[in-house]
Amino acid sequence: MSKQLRVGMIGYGFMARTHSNAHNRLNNFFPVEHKIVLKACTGLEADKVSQFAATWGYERTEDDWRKIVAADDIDIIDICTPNNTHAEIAIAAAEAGKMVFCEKPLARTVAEAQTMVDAVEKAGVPNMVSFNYRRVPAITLAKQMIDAGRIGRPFHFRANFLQDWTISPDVPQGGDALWRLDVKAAGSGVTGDLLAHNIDVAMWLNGPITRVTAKTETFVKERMHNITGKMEPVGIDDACLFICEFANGSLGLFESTRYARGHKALKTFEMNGENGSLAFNLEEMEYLDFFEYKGTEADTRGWRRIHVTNGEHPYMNRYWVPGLVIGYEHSFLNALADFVAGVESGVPAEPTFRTGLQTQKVCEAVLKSGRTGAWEETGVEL
Ligand code: SOE
Repeated sequence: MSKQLRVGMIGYGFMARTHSNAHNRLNNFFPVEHKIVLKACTGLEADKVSQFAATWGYERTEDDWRKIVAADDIDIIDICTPNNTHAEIAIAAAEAGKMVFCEKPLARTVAEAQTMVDAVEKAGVPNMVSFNYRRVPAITLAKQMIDAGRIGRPFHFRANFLQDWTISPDVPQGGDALWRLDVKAAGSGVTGDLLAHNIDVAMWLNGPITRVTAKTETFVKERMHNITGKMEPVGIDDACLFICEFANGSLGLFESTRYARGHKALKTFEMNGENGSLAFNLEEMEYLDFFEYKGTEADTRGWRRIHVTNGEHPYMNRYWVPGLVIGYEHSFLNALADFVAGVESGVPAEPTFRTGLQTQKVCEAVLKSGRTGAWEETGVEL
């Protein structure tokens, strides 16, 4: 394998770990033409960068992301930094002719996301937003079943993403991981961090969301800021509920919060159509539940669980043998495999930055509706 794709990693947090794991394992599991090489990494604190490089096998460290973007021996810039840095790094990477892989949400705002789309499209460089849940085999199977007409005309799409890790008012905002609570770094709270995942999957499975109306809430109004050392107002949404209309005439219902005591990452969706329904729960991610109405006899009709581990299921022929499961980390591996396959075939893998921009538009309309209380148009491309 003589061809290489050399990765420059920006960041060393949780997401940088999930991506680095995928980079390391891609060539073990997927027959792509390129060998992934972990060339360089960088981040804010030198000792953490060195530790990260040693743990994951990066060849060298740099003290500034600009050096990685400018380096001749790097092909892909992988952005795993807080949301407020995505645009600057992605635009610089595109201008330097690099491929860009970016953590979600694409940006803090639609305006920022648009500048990123403009930059990668002008440069003509491969780009992808890391909405990893699309690549959970059960969710990819749901997409295949919906496209094959197995549930027929859709009526409802409902989804949750529930966590409970910020209930204590003693949890500070700002800095490592906790930048998610700092509106200047994150742009929003659960809307950008959690609902964006559900919106991406919803629009992939059920088409564009056209209008939304939302209720957002910030339960803890002030938190100590790790960087300033002062109590500061909390500017993010702690919880967000919204209903919406899809372009195909179906209705959506979404809930996300970090205040659902007992739930660490309860991420579910259900879709109901004329001929059947599909349901998914991340806590049992190897299953897809299917209620088939059309073509089944009334006396034996019922929900069935599909154990999505067979060779004919999406991605599963790359792993073990039927019945044996894969996990959360493989969704990143599957996404990277699709990205590299897209680079090799010239057919870009989804979700591109342009697709990520559509999710950003829904998030922004949701946040706006949370403030105005009105129905808001999303402006998503139809
Ligand atoms: C937040 O807790 C978080 O880690 C998100 O940032 C991820 O995108 C989500 O997949 C899991 O939860």
